[in-house]
Amino acid sequence: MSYRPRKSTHAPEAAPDAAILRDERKLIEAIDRRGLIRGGVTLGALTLLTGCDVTDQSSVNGALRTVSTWNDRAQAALFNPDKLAPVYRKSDVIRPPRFNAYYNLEDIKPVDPVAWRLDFAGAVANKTQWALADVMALPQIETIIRHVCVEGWSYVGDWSGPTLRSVLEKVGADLTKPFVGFHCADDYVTSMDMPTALHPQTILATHYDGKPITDPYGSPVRVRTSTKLGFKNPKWVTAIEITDKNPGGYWEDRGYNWFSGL
Ligand SMILES: Nc1nc2c(c(=O)[nH]1)N[C@H]1C(S)=C(S)[C@@H](COP(=O)(O)O)O[C@H]1N2
Ligand SMILES: [Mo]
Repeated sequence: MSYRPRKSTHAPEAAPDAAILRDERKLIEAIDRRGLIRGGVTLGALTLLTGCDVTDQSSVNGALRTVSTWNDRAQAALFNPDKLAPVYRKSDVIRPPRFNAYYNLEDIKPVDPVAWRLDFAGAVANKTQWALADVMALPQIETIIRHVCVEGWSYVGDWSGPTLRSVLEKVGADLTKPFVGFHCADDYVTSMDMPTALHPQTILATHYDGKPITDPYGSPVRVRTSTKLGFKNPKWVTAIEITDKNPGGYWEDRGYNWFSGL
């Protein structure tokens, strides 16, 4: 069984197949309790999470076990009582990073760093567009952290850029709002809670291993959080929105746990 989510046409909230799911009550309750799948466990949601077609009893049982095991491991790896993610050594850093997106490598759409602009939307006092020079004008921090993808792989990367907090403060964002949404040049969207956006290890990364980020890793600007799973780290960011309403996201709307982190 592969962990790779497929570009599935299944509706994430497809009606549960009661007959198949009935015998798996224990596993389903364990997954449900931890809120892994929004809106309940369905065959469609399981197919998306596991990358397997779940149509019969044994494939359903296998898929549920995969999800449950991943959830336990991910939570153990991410759990940290003081809410600072572990940092790593330079010698742990891989070059280049490991690519992932909701499409294949040959379909990436590069963004021209000179023409790149960042828009601000929602509860923000100054909505003037930013260019790359505005991002570079802020104090830069470096963070060597582990990227954990929901597919079951991880790597240590060395990212630098201004903290997202410093960006939000600069534009006069209302930091009492609950949600921060991100829009990307490839139409990917994701969002996070305000405490994560203001976390000292959440940055608007412009550099990897001391050099400007290259493609396909989100040139020129991508978000790096250290306390969230990989899919909460948008690449090629083109707009940041401060809002009262949870903006959801590409994977979030397809059944992944919205919080997915600390
Ligand atoms: N714009 C955009 N950002 C994205 C994605 C994407 O498809 N498009 N995929 C996410 C997922 S699932 C992962 S694991 C990471 C991969 O980042 P990397 O290629 O730098 O390792 O990017 C995240 N951010
Ligand atoms: Mo991912």
